[in-house]
Amino acid sequence: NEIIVATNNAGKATEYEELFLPLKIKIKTLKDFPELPEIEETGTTFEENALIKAHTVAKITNLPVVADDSGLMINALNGEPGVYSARYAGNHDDQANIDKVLVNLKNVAPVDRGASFHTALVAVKPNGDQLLAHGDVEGVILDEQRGTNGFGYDSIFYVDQFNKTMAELTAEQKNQISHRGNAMRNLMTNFETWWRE
Ligand code: ITT
Repeated sequence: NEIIVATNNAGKATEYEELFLPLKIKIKTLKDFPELPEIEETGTTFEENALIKAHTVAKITNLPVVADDSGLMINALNGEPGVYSARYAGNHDDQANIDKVLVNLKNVAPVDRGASFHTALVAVKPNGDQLLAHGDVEGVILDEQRGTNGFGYDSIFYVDQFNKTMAELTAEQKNQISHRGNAMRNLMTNFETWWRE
């Protein structure tokens, strides 16, 4: 009763630890498999990238795997940074990515700063059987950072449900409303049967 969460992102790993608790399935992450090669995310959609990560790791480890590919879509920027959320400012540098968003939205009024996060979530068994789910959350991009929890763009993503940014939420609160939490809940409608068969 063990599953690999195919991520190098410590923030994601923390959220999955919480999300898998009720299922009584232990999770490992890519940190536990230092011998695995780096996986190139060559897809053009969240779903394609999640499938690449999950199938690659399942094939090599011969263990069940879940992987997600996620990103931020900002309405005023025509959906940017989208699939390129991790590397919006060049390298995978959360602070540089946030700075770039804030500069690009400098003259955009609060009412026009709507955005959403999306997650494509894939579970794969060693035999290649897969289960797919998606999740979203709507929010507003602030003009300054607030909070230190979470990761990525959380400190500029304000959610009405809590009147806070996602970086001001605990991992448990964020999971209640987040794109990743919603994708997980969507996956769970079929997961238990799929997992047992
Ligand atoms: P893995 O591929 O190893 O899981 P990653 O960080 O590269 O880790 P993605 O390819 O899914 O993950 O890139 C998603 C980027 O989008 C991530 O680096 C963040 O900048 C942002 N992002 C995704 N989910 C987020 C969340 O819940 N809160 C804030 N930012 C998020």
